[in-house]
Amino acid sequence: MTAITESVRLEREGDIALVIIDNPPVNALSHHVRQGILDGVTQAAQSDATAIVVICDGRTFIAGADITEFGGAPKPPSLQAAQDAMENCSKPVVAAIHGTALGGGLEVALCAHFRVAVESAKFGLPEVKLGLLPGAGGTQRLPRVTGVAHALQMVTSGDPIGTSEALECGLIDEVVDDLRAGAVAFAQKVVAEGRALARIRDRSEKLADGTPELFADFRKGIARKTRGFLAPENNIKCIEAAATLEFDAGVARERELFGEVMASTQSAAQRYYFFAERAAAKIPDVPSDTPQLDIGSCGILGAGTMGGGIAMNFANVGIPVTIVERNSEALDRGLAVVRSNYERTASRGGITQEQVEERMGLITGSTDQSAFADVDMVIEAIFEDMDLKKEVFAGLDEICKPGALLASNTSALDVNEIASATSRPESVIGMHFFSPANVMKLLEVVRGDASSDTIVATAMAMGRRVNKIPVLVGVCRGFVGNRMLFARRLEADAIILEGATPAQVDKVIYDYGMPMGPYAMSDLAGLDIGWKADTSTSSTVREILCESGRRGQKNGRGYYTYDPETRASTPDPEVEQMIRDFSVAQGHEQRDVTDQEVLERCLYPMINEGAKILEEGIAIRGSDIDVVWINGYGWPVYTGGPMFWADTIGLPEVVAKIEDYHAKLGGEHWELSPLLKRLADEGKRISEYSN
Ligand code: 3H9
Repeated sequence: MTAITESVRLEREGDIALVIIDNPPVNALSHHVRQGILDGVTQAAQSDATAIVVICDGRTFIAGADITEFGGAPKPPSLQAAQDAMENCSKPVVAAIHGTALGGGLEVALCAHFRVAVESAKFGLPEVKLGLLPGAGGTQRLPRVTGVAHALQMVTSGDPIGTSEALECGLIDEVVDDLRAGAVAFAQKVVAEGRALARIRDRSEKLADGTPELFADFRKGIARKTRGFLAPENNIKCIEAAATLEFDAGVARERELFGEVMASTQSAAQRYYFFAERAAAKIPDVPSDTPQLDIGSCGILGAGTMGGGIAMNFANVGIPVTIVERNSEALDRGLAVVRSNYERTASRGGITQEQVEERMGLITGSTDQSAFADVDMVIEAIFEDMDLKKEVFAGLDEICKPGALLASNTSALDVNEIASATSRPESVIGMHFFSPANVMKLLEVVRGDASSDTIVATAMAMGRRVNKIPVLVGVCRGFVGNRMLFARRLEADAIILEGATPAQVDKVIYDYGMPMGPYAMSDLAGLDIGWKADTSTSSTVREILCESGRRGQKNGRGYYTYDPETRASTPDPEVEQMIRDFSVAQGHEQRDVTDQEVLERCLYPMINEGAKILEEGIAIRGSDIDVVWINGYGWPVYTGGPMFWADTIGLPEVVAKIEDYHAKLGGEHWELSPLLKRLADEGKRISEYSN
């Protein structure tokens, strides 16, 4: 064994040399890894070894460039120097892959003459998710192996493929059982057979499908999903270069397009988000080795839209679920919706018909809460009524076994008060899923004053197990997400009384990058949620609309009118007139409100509220707030979320605007957060703030 650098060593197995990378946690391509590959391969080539295997210790093959090195001055050697050493080596070089060969990792593997992998390995170019593109020749080599259509799919989705697909498209040469022994045996076979050392860069036979029509169709196909993002288009341009230029010219074009995205605010935001999501999993006072409950079953109270969606998350990962409803009609209705959701996924090829049956088989319905007697956790998903929730939790306290986790899916209510209805507040916690619960990634885990560390750790772990992104928050009205949403709504409702229309507000928010604006969202949710005809007093625009029979999308009339066939929305002049009449009667002067003002007045109160949330310790970190908004409400990840966006604008400017609006408009939501002011004065960033 010879140490080459701190993370790379050289070993021998008979006449095969092994260049072994050991750079935990994910063998990222730090400068000493690049140096190690360069020197290791060079030394092995000069030795009497007949072939070279590049292989990794630990849990994975190289998972990409070291993202923490981005943004600083580049450290030598370049990745290309290490890749050239492999690709131009006169002896066969075999990449031995386990875990995830991602980004720069796969780009290194593509410079080997051969690739073998264990069955469980995955291969991908996820750079687009960091607002980047594979900048080490990956966009030029991948289509030469997989064909253009396949490569386009991989670089624009960023999603990895498994071994069977990789074998089929030629990305790997062989699947081996034991990585090291299998790779060595493969290398010996290559030597014995005297196989030619094929360099991917010299191949072009797979590029033939790269026609202009293919690119045009592909762009059209992903346009909706990639709206607002810069990186997907640059990735496509790179693959176009591969299909139309010589290899070296293609690499030069790739470098140019990589430079563009690397310098963009979008990529800085997306790289920030990568670490923000991982930071959210860490709770400073609940260490990762905190004992957790062993959860083997889950009860859900309520088979409505939320309850059914939550149940699907558990069934999807093989956890048996018991759903309880008041009566069998409501239960049957809820279960039928779950089934039809699964059937729809199956009809689109997302899961097989057997999986539909398997998952439905894990869901048991009952109208008797005593069915919860043996479950390890229960999630209450009934409507938002404190008295009812307290009654329910008192009942669960009687029925559930000692130690069971008792969660409420409340979206705004006081978890401490709910917990007080039980004799075991330490077992009670909020688990706030976002609608549709089977789709949205966010889970707000709401820690009550008494929630035990075990319950907190278990709720966070369960969130991850059901494929959500859990964020720990504290108790306040609306927690992090909805509390900030309320602030936006207050101001949006004020602007439409001054002359902006709901359609203008929605368009500004949509153009900023959110999936929809506040009024389209209201129409979708239903205008009459929480509205009662007998207590309605025509005192808000929403009340007036509800009183005139407008219920939102469900009856085709809300802030917009909806085409009964296509569900397409059109701004409604009648609604605009109703709003004008109402605001004139209230004494509001009408004026043209600019789009910039709409944007600032909708989003700056959210930043201010976010800062207050941090000040009160409701969120642990500024970045946690961004994780909430990106995953719960579709805030565009390419701006980094509300806190990172505020830093991008510059906190002093944001503070000045908030003070300005407060002076003009008044209102508690415009009262400047002292924390925001302090950070602005000290030149600090709110996205980096941590309690
Ligand atoms: C690239 O390659 C550009 C190229 O084209 C070259 C151009 C010239 N760097 O996710 P986990 C840390 S761009 C630095 O919890 P898992 C991570 O922060 C890169 N650090 O584990 C965490 O740290 P901590 C393309 C990294 O098992 C720890 O490792 N590659 C990197 O759930 C464990 O991570 C990617 O985008 C990195 N590249 O998942 C792959 N990756 O423990 C990004 C991870 O302190 N990585 N860390 O919180 C992943 O997708 C997942 O980490 C992976 C493992 C699937 C590998």
